[in-house]
Amino acid sequence: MNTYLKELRRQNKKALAVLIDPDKSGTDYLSRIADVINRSGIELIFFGGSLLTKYELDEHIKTLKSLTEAKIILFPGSSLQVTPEADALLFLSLISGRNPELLIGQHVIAAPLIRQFNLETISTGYMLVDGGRPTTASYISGSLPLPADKPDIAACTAMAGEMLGLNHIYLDAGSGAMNPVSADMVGAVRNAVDVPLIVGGGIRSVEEALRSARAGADVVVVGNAAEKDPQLLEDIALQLHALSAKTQA
Ligand code: 1GP
Repeated sequence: MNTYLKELRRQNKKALAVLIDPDKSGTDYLSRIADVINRSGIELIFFGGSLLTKYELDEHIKTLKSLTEAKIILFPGSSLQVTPEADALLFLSLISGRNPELLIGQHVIAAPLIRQFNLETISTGYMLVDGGRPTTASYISGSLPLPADKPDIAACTAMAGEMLGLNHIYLDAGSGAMNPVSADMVGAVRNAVDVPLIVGGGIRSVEEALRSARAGADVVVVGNAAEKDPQLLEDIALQLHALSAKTQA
């Protein structure tokens, strides 16, 4: 997956990742969403969430794998969400926060298991951005999100992450955010680093997805809005593919 994301960036292509929260998704939802994913040529599924109230990760991933060929990348809220069933794992260090547990602590706990599972890690500087209201991610992480109107702080944070060797940046307003990360902030981070840039949180329309992609996101993540309206994914995927074709022409 590291190679896939690097190539995406190199070729200036845009991808849509569907976020599936294992806590909210029953078998019905998985088959409905897999249909849309297959129809739209979506290649990435992010799988995970801040809370896990029942452990069904393995079953859900096996079900998804039987329904689609999209790659399943774990997006773990904690070291409890590691499973060998996935294709890769976003190994997230929460560099916008100052909570040592999420900068390195949970990673130490998870590292031997990840090694044992032979799971590919995608090293990622994870940055929570204020999305207009407290989200589960900002509450559970016990960290202050980056102020939404400070693109310069975001740029310097991403730069430091890249210098530390993190080879992806994820700008996230948090699931269900009122406001997505602004184009100004996405653009500032894009200009500050070379690594693939993932942007998500509160994206509810084709326009918002395109705004992020045009500002420099290589991967746009949509979760909540897809749960409400799976058709939206197809529309966003279509437009992102069109944008990729245009930027390559
Ligand atoms: C959250 O970026 C993801 O971590 C997706 O957010 O559920 O608001 O689309 P939404």
